[in-house]
Amino acid sequence: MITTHPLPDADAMASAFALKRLYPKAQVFVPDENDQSRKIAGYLGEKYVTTPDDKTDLLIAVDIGGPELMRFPLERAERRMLIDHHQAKHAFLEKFDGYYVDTNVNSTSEIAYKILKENGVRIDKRLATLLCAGIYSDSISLRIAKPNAFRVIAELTGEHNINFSDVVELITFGRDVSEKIARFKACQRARVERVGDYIVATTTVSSFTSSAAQALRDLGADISFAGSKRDMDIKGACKPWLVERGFNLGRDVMPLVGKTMGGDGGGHPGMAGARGTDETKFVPAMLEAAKLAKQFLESVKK
Ligand SMILES: [Mn+2]
Repeated sequence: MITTHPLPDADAMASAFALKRLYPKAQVFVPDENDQSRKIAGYLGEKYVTTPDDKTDLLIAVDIGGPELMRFPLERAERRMLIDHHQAKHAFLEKFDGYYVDTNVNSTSEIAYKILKENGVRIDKRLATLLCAGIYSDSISLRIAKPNAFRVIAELTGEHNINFSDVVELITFGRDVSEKIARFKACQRARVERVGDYIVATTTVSSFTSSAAQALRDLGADISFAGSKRDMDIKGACKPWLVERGFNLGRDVMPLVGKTMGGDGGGHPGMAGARGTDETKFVPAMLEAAKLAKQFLESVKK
């Protein structure tokens, strides 16, 4: 049995199905399936299971990272292997009979590719495309790609005559029409404020607050907020340069915004949210968000 982590990404799926070529009788176990896992299995014409077997003679865990993402009960496996590119703690590694962990590569797909190649396993065009997608996804669209990632992609795309757009397509998910309309409405209703050369944009939508905040940011706002009064939900997004300068939406902004509307907030530095219950405080909470954003931009403006 080969297991991925829950809600697998392209790298987990690519390395799992690549290793299945080495062990054709193996089953792939996906603990918590998602659109990505369904799309990839469909693309390969392969199947996976979503409940773990009662016992297996060999478990291969791929791209797991740590014990919290390990969903196959280890005691059900006679022998256990870990294949990963994440830094794992010693206590986790000790649970395995063997492991192949290389933290110098961007993806488990690169390790799986190496294993197949050294064992003389044939790689077909679809698996090759998927391995490229795994690398592309884990290297953040090649933005943090290391030389080996480029080497493997060059080999696979060259040998199999792969169109790179097919690689990108495997990890691309279209938005449904209601989300697209919410994004347009977010732009139509946006309030745009300038602080020096920087822009803060705020807007309201009835749903898709995260997507709306990202739409405003992608349109050029340095910091953006999208709120839904119906859901009493406000999301914030900002450009990466602000995070590098110490701005933290999840820590410094959204908890205060949530508190203003009688709730709470938190999240990541560059993408965070707040929820509340006091509808009369929705507008003050939106204004609070914009005020905090403008204050930070004032402090860093040239
Ligand atoms: Mn990975």
